[in-house]
This record gives sequence, C-alpha cells and structure tokens, in this order.
Amino acid sequence: MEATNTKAKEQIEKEFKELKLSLPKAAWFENSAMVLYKSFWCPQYFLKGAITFQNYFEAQDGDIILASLPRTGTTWLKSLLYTIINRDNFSSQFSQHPFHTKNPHDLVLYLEGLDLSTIIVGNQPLPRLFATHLPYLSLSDSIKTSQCRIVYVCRNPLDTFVSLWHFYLQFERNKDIHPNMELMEEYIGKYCKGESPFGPYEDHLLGYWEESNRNPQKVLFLEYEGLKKEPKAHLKSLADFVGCPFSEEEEKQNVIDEIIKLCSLKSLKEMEVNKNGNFSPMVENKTFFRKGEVGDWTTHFTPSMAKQFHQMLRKLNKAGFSFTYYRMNL
Ligand code: PAP
Repeated sequence: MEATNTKAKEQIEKEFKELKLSLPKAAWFENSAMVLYKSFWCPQYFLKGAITFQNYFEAQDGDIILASLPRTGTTWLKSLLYTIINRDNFSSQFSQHPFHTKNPHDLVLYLEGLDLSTIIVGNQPLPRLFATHLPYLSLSDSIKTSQCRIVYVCRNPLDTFVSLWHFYLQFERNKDIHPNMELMEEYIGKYCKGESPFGPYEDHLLGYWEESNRNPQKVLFLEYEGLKKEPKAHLKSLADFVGCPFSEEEEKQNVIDEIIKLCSLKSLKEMEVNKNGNFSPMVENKTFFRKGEVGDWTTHFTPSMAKQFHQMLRKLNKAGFSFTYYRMNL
C-alpha cells in the first residue's frame, strides 16, 4: 500500500509538472492564474488536486456529490445537505450543531482539495458527502458509473459574476489594483469569453443540466434563485433525492423550517466561527457570506456591462436551457 502510494504520488507530481508547463494559461486577478485543463479553466492552485481526484477517487454507491461553479450557492447547499443527512445526530433545536464551531466548508470537503491519502482511504462518515467545482465531463469515471448521486446548483451568471468579483477583490486589497468600472468591465469580458475559474460558465451549467435531463435519478439540478423563492419545497426534494426524506412527524415538528433557519445566510453569518474564523491563511470565513441577494448585479452594472452577457445567455437558450426562477431583462 505504502509503495503504491509513493508511486502514485510520483506519477501525480510528474503529470502536474508537465501540465503546468504545457497548458495554455490565463491571468485571473493577481495571484490566481488559471490553466486550460481538459476544456475548463482550472485555477493553478487546484491543478494537482484535480489530477488526483480524477485519477484516484473511487466513488461509492451511497456517495453524494455537490457540484457547482464558485459563488453560485455552494456554502448554502453544503450546509443544507450536511444538516439534512446528519439531522438524527442533533436535537431539533440545533443548539449543539457543528455549525456553531465549524464553517460548512470544513465539514463538506472539495474533492479537488483532498490529498492522495485522504482520497484513497476514503473513510469519511457514511453517507459520504463531498463537493466539487469540476465540470461534469471532468469528474472521475467512478462518479459516472457508480450509483452515487449528484446535486448541482446554478445561479444566474450576472449575480455569480458580482459575487466572484467581490470574492477575488479581497485578495487584492493591499495591492496596486483599483476596483474601478474599467477593470470590472474587463473582467466581465473575460468571464463572458469563458475565462473564469472552472468556466466556461455555460459549458459547466449545460454539462450538468444535460446529464440531469438524461438521468434525473443521478443528477438533481437546482437554481439558487429557486431555493430562495421556495425553500421548503426545495428542501423536501433535496431530502428525497439523497434518500433521507422528511417523515410526517418531522414535518409536524417543523424540522424543515428549523433547518431553513439554521442554514440561512443571517444565521450562518452571525456564528462566531464565521465572523472571526479562517478557512485558510488567505480566506476568512466571512467572505462566504455577503448579501445573498437576487438581482444584485443591477446595482453594479452599466447597461453595456450587462449586454456583454447576451451571447452567453443566447448560447444557453440555444441549447434549450432557460432559468426557471429568474428572468433577466437586459
Ligand atoms: P464559494 O464558491 O466561495 O464557496 P458560494 O457559497 O458558492 O461561494 O457562493 C457565495 C454566495 O452565496 C454569496 O453571494 P453574494 O456574494 O451575492 O452575497 C453568499 O452571500 C451566498 N450565500 C452564502 N451562504 C448563503 C446562505 N446560507 N443562503 C443564501 N445565500 C448564501
């Protein structure tokens, strides 16, 4: 086992070094360069993890994988899924819930963030719950061939961009970069061209959406805006989909409402761990919780900025996709 691990590590290291040199690169803010890996823009920081995940992750039939693009509601879905799946371990009032001491990202890990030994040992509590930002086509084969289930969340691209913009600006705070309209327009151009972390946006969304149409038992496709509008109905379908349906008794005891309340932006934002804790040396927990508003882009974009999204939205429409819960009047 030890020898196999060492060999695998060497193999990953070799592939990583070769790819880092040979793949096309694109800049994304100052410290977040991306490489074009298997048709998506992989932040260089995640390249080694993506290789490890693709080659060594063995999905099990009971696994649940949350897939999303960055800033589309990942933290919210991580908290909802974690709470739904583990709800028997906590009293219905959730006063002792792990969210009081841990950020949802510390409880539901990204597959592309795991090291080789964690991926291989794979002894997380059952059912195993993971997350990923990788597109459907780039998932490890065992995810596609096993009976594991995927929950995908998307969000309208304009709000997603605004959220991403604020997220990355934090890293530039003390540097020589000015968050002006010109720079924002330039980044919208990159984003709409497909050059964004784990993008192109439309390929990511369509990959999971098409698979959810082909195989609805395998992929549950959700919209952030839908969750905001009808949280209760969405929680019920989430719980059914992951095999943990709410009983009549639970419904009577308002368990669904309690989960919605516990996982709300307001509640998570106010937890001490999210006010003052850190996810990593660079990322504070508070950056995962901002405004959570639908249509926030209207307070940021000029008409010409919004227009840049036309082509992306046309591509989605042409593929037969339109957002059920949000209409954009551009
Ligand atoms: P990540 O990729 O950095 O993990 P992700 O969680 O996917 O980000 O998305 C962050 C967005 O979800 C933020 O949106 P905003 O910038 O427009 O405000 C964040 O505020 C929002 N968000 C986080 N937690 C919740 C929640 N519990 N309910 C609703 N929205 C939330």
